[in-house]
Amino acid sequence: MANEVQSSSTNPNSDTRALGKEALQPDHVLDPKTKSELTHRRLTGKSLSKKAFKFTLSSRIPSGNWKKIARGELLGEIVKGFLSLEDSQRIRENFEQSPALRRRTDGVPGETLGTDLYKSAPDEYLAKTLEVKSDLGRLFYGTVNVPLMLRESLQRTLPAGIVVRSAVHDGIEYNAVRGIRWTDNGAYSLKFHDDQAQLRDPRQRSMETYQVEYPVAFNVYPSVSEIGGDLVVYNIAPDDDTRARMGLDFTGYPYPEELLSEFSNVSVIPDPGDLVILSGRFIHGVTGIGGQNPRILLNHFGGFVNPTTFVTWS
Ligand SMILES: O=C(O)CCC(=O)C(=O)O
Ligand SMILES: [Fe+2]
Repeated sequence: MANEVQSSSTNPNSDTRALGKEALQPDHVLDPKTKSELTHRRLTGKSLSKKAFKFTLSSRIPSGNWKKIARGELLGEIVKGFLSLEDSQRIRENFEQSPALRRRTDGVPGETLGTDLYKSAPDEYLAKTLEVKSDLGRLFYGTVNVPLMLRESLQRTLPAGIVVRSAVHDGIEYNAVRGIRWTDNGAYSLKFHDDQAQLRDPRQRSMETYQVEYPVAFNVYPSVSEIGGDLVVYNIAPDDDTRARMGLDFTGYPYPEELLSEFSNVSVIPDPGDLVILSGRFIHGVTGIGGQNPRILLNHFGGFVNPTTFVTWS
């Protein structure tokens, strides 16, 4: 199968879901405690067909498939060699030497250069956006401006009248990118999550990103670890009910790994310079990291806020 990466392990139970036949008995047969436990712990939501649960492959520039990804109709695309190795190396150096690199304090173990909209109130996010703007700009010093290159390549695939731009709040443009290194130190360097719940924070109701139904992650990897660092994605986009039951309404992080085994999954092991485009509502995480090289990610988020406007943020 050329030009696509399909699910690597398909659980034979994936079509029957967590509650197998024996669990689907009349209510009075299950003791109430077991019943409530099962209902409480179950993941429900949208799964893609086998045909759509895959990453298409393209070379150097994204194909027009990202529009399907942004409608939640296709899982993703891997763009090989989006950045040259030379540019990747320079961005890695700029990232590692930046005085603005900060350990996150929002409960997600990692270091960010830039801004994390996750759990931020609008004023706080915008103040931070202005504060880091010049350091973030310096991440691309001596190389290419990655968010600009990305935005232009997306724009080129669109008909006239549809625009790709930074999200704006109170006259301030959100940052289009952040540099990240994940530091969780268990089996996963970034635990399983979705990228949409975080946009539902009630404090962010007035922000453009609150309107986004299907966020897309555009992840560029200037450096990858020799061991681990696989991006693992499961074929389930949880619904609001699931998030509410798990108390993850406004974070979507972290989902318990043991609940995912009934869904099929696909793993992506990026090479340096690759761009991975992912429909971010599908639960995903990153495996633990080892070896000498850091795993550095340039993460851009984007989403349609109406049929003619695609906004980006970080
Ligand atoms: O590091 C990765 O490959 C995925 C990053 C991610 O899921 C996120 O930033 O939300
Ligand atoms: Fe994510």
